[in-house]
Amino acid sequence: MTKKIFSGVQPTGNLHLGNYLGAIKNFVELNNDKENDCIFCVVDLHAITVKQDKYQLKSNIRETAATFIASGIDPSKSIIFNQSEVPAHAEGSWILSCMAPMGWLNRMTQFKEKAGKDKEKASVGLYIYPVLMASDILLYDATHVPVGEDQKQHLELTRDIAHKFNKDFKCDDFLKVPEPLIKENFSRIMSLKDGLKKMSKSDPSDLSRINLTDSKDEIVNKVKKAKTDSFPIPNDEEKLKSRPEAENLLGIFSSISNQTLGKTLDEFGGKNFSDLKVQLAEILSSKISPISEEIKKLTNDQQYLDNILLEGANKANEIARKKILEIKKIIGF
Ligand code: AQP
Repeated sequence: MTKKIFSGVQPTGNLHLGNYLGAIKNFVELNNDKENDCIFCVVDLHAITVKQDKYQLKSNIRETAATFIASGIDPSKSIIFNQSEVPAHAEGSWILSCMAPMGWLNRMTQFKEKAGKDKEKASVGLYIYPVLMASDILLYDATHVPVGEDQKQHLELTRDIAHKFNKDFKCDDFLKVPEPLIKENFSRIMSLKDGLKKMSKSDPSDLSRINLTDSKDEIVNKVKKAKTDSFPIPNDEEKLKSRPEAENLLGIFSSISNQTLGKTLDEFGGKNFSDLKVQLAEILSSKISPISEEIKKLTNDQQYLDNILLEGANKANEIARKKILEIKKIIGF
């Protein structure tokens, strides 16, 4: 069966190893499977739920598209576009926000984390962010959505909204209920400075993350400075449970090497972190540096990137416009 894949990444700068291992690496594998129809979106409407610099935003949009391509997504096979070029996303978001109860949105932990203590000052857009995400996915009848573990709750909301729409309008199976594609292991990469915090674009410390644009020297330096504890590396997974930094570094090594945590522990159990760090820096540099070089090359060719995004937007518009017209008909417009 052909899988219809949809996923997005926000053009908010500093795309990092967490984005790569949690999401983009999966995008590439899905793109490479001939059976799949893939759509990868630069979700710029999501980005403006928090304040963005208008000039930086434009360059971040291009850099995100460049990162997709540099990581291995083939624009002649998969659709790559930016969300604001397809009006149906915002239109669908409004319609679905009229179906989604506030009680459902009140449970979203990402809003609570991002709004922080000062909820009154958070934008309404940040609050209904997951409804826009539902619109993105449902407009394309996506069957599978590859995301990192932090997006699981939003995806469950998308499924609930689809079920409710189909039930309210008695149109069984009209909105396709998508399946999440979340890696069982290593689906949440943590900060290099705090194993309890997600690796994130907005962390003020650049040492907390490996950026996909980092040079080899920067990668080596960041791995060297990554937080560890003072015990040797254990031999079995159980003993990692209360050692978040150790678990994170070993998880990153396993994920980037495409091997199980068990195998990594077989290699490093009983050794010191300095041994792990040397090899981790080496493998990260060998996998990330070519991507970083390709991103630089591609971002120097703005015309090429703009053409890819325009072509992608034309294809996406064709699909999304049809679906939104059907939605409008169903609700009685
Ligand atoms: N640390 C992570 N580990 C695994 N997967 C991750 N993802 C993000 N961080 C990790 C996955 O990457 C995809 C795109 O994420 P996004 O564009 O929604 O952004 P983000 O990195 O979460 O960044 P924000 O919200 O702009 O910044 P922060 O976190 O700094 O506030 C998603 O599939 C996500 O799961």
